[in-house]
Amino acid sequence: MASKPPASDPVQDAPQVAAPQHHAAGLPAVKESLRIAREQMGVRRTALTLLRVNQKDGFDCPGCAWPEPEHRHAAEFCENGAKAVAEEATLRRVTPEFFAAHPVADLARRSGYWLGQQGRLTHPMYLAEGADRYEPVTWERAFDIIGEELTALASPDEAVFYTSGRTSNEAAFLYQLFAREFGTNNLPDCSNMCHESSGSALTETIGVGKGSVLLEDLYKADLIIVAGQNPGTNHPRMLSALEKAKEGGARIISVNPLPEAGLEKFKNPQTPRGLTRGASLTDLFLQIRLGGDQALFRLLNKLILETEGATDEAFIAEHTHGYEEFAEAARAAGWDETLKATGLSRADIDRALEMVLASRRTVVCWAMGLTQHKHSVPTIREVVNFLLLRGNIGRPGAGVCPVRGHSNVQGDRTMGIFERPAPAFLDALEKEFGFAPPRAHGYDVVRAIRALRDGEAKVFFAMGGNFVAASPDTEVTETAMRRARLTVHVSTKLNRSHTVTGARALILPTLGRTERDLQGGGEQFVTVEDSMGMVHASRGRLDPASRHLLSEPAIVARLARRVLGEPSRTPWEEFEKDYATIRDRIARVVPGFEDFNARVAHPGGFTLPHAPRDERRFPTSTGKANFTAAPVEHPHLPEGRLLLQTLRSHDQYNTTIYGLDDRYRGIRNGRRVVLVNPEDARDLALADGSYVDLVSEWRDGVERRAPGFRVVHYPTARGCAAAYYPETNVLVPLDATADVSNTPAGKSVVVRLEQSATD
Ligand SMILES: Nc1nc2c(c(=O)[nH]1)N[C@H]1C(S)=C(S)[C@@H](COP(=O)(O)OP(=O)(O)OC[C@H]3O[C@@H](n4cnc5c(=O)[nH]c(N)nc54)[C@H](O)[C@@H]3O)O[C@H]1N2
Ligand SMILES: Nc1nc2c(c(=O)[nH]1)N[C@H]1C(S)=C(S)[C@@H](COP(=O)(O)OP(=O)(O)OC[C@H]3O[C@@H](n4cnc5c(=O)[nH]c(N)nc54)[C@H](O)[C@@H]3O)O[C@H]1N2
Ligand SMILES: [Mo]
Repeated sequence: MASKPPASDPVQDAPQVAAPQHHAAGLPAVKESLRIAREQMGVRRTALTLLRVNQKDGFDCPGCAWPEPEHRHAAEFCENGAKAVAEEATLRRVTPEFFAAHPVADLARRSGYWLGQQGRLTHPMYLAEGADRYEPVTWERAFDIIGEELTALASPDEAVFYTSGRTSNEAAFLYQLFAREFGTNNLPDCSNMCHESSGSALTETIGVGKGSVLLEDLYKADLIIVAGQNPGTNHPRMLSALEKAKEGGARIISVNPLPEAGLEKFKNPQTPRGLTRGASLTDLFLQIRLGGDQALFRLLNKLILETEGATDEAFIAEHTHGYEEFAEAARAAGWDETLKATGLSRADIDRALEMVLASRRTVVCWAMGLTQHKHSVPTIREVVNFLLLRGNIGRPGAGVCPVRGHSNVQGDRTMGIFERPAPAFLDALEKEFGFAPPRAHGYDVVRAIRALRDGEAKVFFAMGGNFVAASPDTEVTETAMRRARLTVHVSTKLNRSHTVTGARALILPTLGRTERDLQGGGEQFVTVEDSMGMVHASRGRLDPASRHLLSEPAIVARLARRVLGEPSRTPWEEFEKDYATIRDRIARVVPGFEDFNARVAHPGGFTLPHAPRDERRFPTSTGKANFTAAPVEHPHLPEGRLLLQTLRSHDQYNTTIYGLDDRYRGIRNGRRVVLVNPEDARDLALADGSYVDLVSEWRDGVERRAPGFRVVHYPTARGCAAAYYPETNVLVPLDATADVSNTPAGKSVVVRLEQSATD
């Protein structure tokens, strides 16, 4: 039997702190996955589900977007994947009786952890204008309400259609089609807060906004640089790949302000040795200051340029553009500024250079540590410069590897979830479906919040996710949501976004990945694309959490029929019955998906084409791979302040809190902690265990405060603090975003720490 959800809340946030660990996974990870799974699902269901994760005939893990290896273990999942599955396959239920007992004001006082622990949503629920609680509603009535509000808008651009990255290709394709037939490109998605900086930088420099390596490339690499990423927690299966790469002779450089356990040592629970000794992964740890990466790569580039015969001249001449201008800027890089920006020593950088020059095949992997800064786009461009210099793109064992977050965030973008669609994509839609898609760009996440705040958008519809908790500047975002006429969430679980609503609100409960999807045309499967451009099928096997659930494609299809009505010539009914008919359309609209239904029937799926990787062809504006020469930037830190990064604990999935145990960092039983370097703590007179308010300082002069954080002395880089997201989103100003990509700069927030009144 599964256990009951916790009754009491707010959860006592009383952090206990022990020394951080120096290795990840191993037996404790296995035990922890089984414990969590049993608690939510009971023993039998645990066995049934976990053995199906990431198998060729099973479902895609709803955790991260790391690809599956060709030879899979019987247990091809990790501790955090098991938690993601348990969270969805839980036997706990949030029923109409639950909503009757809990007015919205009550739910709004609960923690995100408590809300999530209540279980799966079972019925469509409606919060009428002026009502104090949600009531059950029929699907027909729910679609009527949305239809009423959408048709009352002065312009389709007053509606916003958000997507989180778990949505399947089929659902995403229908969703963007519906939004565009309705008349808007307002399709913000979690990518705007995530890898948008990678997409922007890569599209401009190599012509494709996706990574250029496959798993085999990692195995063949001589050197893998992991910058701004914590795979031990967020992509645990990547550790097996890194271990295998090391066995093949690769060396690893980790670039991070924190010594993350997974990167130090990995105990692979699937090998006998892994259960005891474990493999050391990192050969060189560069403990960089937050936002110092552009300076680091720029200096490395200068040093490469100054080394006789170190550049790949033939590649540069044949395949690149802008080399001279870049080389001039790189030669001007100075040691002093670089050491200041990075906090590294000369010896560190000399050692890194040695490893770079010794490597014939280099891969650079990164995630949020590189994408969520003001200067993220130039930082990632500099990584591309670094790889181009030695011809490390478009050959085996080398390339760019932005490691994606949500399990289908990359696929959603491929399917057209984008507020700035390429004209060629819209042309293809127009040709296939015979309507004129809107051409003006729509709102991204930050612009959508502004539009809602300013009354320019009035309906907010979310396909998954937890917009209110995930977005920056919580107070501003909440005010914006409350100004909406209608907010709608297609969700599996209860979350904060259901408690901060427009005048009217709907919760539409949907199937998760693990569940059987039965439609008029029989049992359906969906498809997803992983971080390396592999597309494959995902089939759920569990009985749905409730018989009132509709699948995401069904929800979009019914909504489209209700809202678009007769004039729409799109066969929405047929799409709902048989997803293969959706895939036929995708095959005709999206390049790389030709013959989709036949190819996805192949176990393991197929790889999408990638011109730079496959043929060293760079579809950029110049037709070549572009070197770029942006000025080097790094965050400015005023006296007596710290630079705060907002990051994930080991026990959460974005805004979903699994538990309060950040095991590898030694923090248990609470989340309101701020990690501070002991020397900074001494200078600022912050005793370990004392309580502080984090106050963010931004040029608009508004004081943003997150009260009551326990100070933890922790070996982070000097001047750099860390605290968990989403609690710290109150501190991230809406306007503090990355240049070009407009991604909230949640990894470099200037804060002062004030003794808490309650201390
Ligand atoms: N279990 C679990 N898995 C997940 C998620 C989850 O919440 N839980 N989230 C998913 C999603 S959507 C995403 S996007 C990914 C996120 O995966 P990550 O990017 O690994 O997530 P973060 O916790 O934000 O960690 C950022 C890492 O970058 C480092 N860092 C921060 N700033 C800098 C910097 O300026 N320079 C450098 N070099 N390093 C820096 C931090 O110390 C930390 O190690 O994970 C995905 N997988
Ligand atoms: N300060 C700060 N802010 C950040 C970040 C950070 O590092 N720091 N990271 C950013 C990043 S990288 C991301 S990706 C965003 C994440 O932003 P989101 O993707 O919006 O947030 P999640 O927490 O992943 O969404 C969880 C909710 O999704 C719903 N859900 C789960 N599975 C399904 C499903 O199969 N279908 C449907 N319809 N719903 C489902 C559940 O109701 C659950 O409550 O947050 C961003 N915000
Ligand atoms: Mo993400």
